[in-house]
Order: sequence, then structure tokens, then C-alpha cells
Amino acid sequence: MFNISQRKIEKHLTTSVFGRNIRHMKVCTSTNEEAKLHCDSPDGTLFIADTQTCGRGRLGRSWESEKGGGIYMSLLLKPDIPAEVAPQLTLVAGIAVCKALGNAKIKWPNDIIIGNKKVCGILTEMSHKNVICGIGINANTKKFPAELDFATSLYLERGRKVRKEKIVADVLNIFEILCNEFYENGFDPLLDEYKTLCENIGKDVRVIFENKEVTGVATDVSANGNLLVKTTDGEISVASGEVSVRGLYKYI
Ligand code: BT5
Repeated sequence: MFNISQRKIEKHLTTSVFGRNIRHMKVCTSTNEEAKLHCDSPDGTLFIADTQTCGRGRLGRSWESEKGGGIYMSLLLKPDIPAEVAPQLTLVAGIAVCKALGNAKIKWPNDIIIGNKKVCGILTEMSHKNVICGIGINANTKKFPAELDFATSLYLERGRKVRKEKIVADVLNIFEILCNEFYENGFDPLLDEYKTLCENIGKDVRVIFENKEVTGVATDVSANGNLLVKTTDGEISVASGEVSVRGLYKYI
């Protein structure tokens, strides 16, 4: 009842590569790990699980993966792009998820939010020459642990259960189109759309580096996907890999 049906995903797919090979698991440690283990699979292979025992976020953090409640998936991509632009795929995936969900926004760099709450997280990793784009979406989760009071689900926002397979297919259908544009012409053609969706711009932010914090106003996202932050000491350009960003007084 809670489990993802591979056939139902395929029914809604309009892609030529993304999700055309699907590895569905009832349980795994992390779909990103599965993608790494099976990186000889074809480009666009989708690894998707009903639950993860060790779901991961960035910087060693974990991802709460309630059985059946969420969508836990990773796409194995084999793009012919320079390694240094691969992290921008997180931003491209963010646009795809927002468009698929309809009313969502992006908290730079990798959180998808509805209202002020996090509904999805994206974890992009490189493994050899492959890019693994992991996407966790809170679909039908009814309740989160107390420490995740800033989390929400599509069920909580819409007041009814959602069809996970349709959402998976919608994300893949849009993501493939955006990726083809990105592979061809870089992030530039997608920048305006990203900025329109990015909730941080114009807001006070706290940028949390490994061993220091900086506060300022997020003014823009640059052509390479960095967040530009105006501080009292001047403007800094923040790359996504190394930081967390919070609002000054709350999550956003
Ligand atoms: C992320 O990291 O947001 C990336 C999450 C990616 C998860 C997917 S699921 C499929 C694939 N396989 C994996 O193992 N991972 C990917 P980050 O920005 O570091 O945020 C992590 C933080 O989000 C945690 O420290 C919590 O505070 C919070 N969090 C954890 N689980 C959450 C959930 N289900 N919903 C909302 N927030 C959550």
C-alpha cells in the first residue's frame, strides 16, 4: 500500500533517458549509496526505495526516511560536463522539483520549501565521473520528529494523500528537459528561473561555514550558482558545497 510501484512511475514517464532503467528497493541504506555501488548502470538509472536506513543529507547530516511516507530517489547521471559545474545540477534539480510540485520555492542551495517549511532536500555527489543526484521529498508523511519542526509534507500542505509515482515521473520529466538545456548551454539560461524561485534573495541570512558564521543580506545568485551576500565587510560569494544558510531569526 505504501510501496512505490515501478509500473506506475513508468506509466507517467515521458523521458527518453531519465528513469528508463529503474532499480526499486523496499529498503536500502541510502539510494545515493546504491547508485554509487551500481554506477556501471546506464545513464539516467533511477534508484528508488520505500525507506532508507541511513538516509543522508549534506555535510554528514542525516535524512529522516519514514517508511512509505517519503520519496527517496537518486538518479545516476553520466553527463559530459566539467567536474566543477556538476554541483550546479543541485540547482537544476531544485527548479525541476519546484515545477513538479507547483507551489514550492527554493531555499538556496538545496532545500525545497512550501511556506516556511522544508518539503524536500537534494544531495548531489560525484563518484568517479558520474553524478548522483539524490532527492528526498516528504510526500505522505503525517508527523515529523519534534526536532524537525521546520519540516512539512505534501500531505500536510494539501490535506490529502498524493500519488508518489506521479510526482516521481513529473520530477524526472521536467528534470530531463532542464538537464539537456544545462548540458548544452550551462546554467545561464536557467538562472532567471532559479532566481524567481529562490526565497533567500533580499533576505537577511546567516551563512554557517565549518568554523565561522557570517551574517548579511543575500543579494543575488551568480551565474555559477553561488549565493552573493552583502556583509558589513563587503560582498562575499558563497559556494554551495561548504555551507548552511539560515534566516537570521528563523529557518528562512
Ligand atoms: C539535504 O541535506 O537536505 C539533502 C537530503 C537528501 C535526501 C535524499 S533521499 C534520497 C537520497 N539518498 C540519500 O541518502 N539522500 C538523498 P541538508 O541540507 O544537509 O539537510 C539535512 C537536514 O535536513 C537535517 O540535518 C535535518 O535538520 C533536516 N531533515 C532531515 N530529514 C528531513 C526530512 N525528512 N524533511 C525535512 N527536513 C529534514
